[in-house]
Amino acid sequence: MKALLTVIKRIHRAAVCTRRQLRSSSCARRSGPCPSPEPHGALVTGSSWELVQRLRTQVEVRPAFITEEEETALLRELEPGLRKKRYEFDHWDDAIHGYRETERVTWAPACEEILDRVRAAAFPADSPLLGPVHVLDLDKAGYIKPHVDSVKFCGSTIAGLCLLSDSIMRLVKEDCSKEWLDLLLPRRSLYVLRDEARYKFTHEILKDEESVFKGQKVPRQRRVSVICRNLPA
Ligand SMILES: O=C(O)CCC(=O)C(=O)O
Repeated sequence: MKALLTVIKRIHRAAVCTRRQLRSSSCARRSGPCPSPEPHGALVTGSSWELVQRLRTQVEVRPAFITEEEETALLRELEPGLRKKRYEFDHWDDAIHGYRETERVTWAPACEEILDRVRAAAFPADSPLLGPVHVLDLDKAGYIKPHVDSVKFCGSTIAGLCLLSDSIMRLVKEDCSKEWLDLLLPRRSLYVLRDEARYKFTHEILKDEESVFKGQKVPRQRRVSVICRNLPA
């Protein structure tokens, strides 16, 4: 938990901007179509049909949000910095096991265009955003334990691009662990958590051994996520 909170505190101090202030972007500029959310049920399952329905506007998974070329462009930009760091495994009290992380304010134009698309898909137009983007590199053996992002430093919406691996994100209601959702996050998808799903449910990324969706094993490889957040209101 501490590592994630530290990051969130650190990025809070850096530049802030709103989506309107970012360069405009449109789906037309990318090489492929800009997929809208998959029928909710296909990539989201949960403890009850009612819960899945209730959270359908607060939990989004958009498969194939980026192309293979865009994934390569993001990784080309991120890998040199990540390679200089060691995966951290040994802090028993951290929210994350087997990870390295960084944050980035300035991106190459091709990557900035992808991030503009993420911001346009995830955040209301006037929402003040955290300037730096959080990058989390999970080793194949790494995983993220259940946690709720700090409300002090992070607003109503979390949006993450998933690179290199499929994975399962689990949401569990903080005051009623019988209520849960599992999200299948395919490689190159975008997920968005909003409002109650972000504030009242813990989220976690399952370890490889537990990575099963609707009874099907979803092998977890090394996974890099690129996460955008807004600021608290
Ligand atoms: O890697 C991810 O997509 C999830 C990251 C996460 O749990 C967080 O930043 O709070």
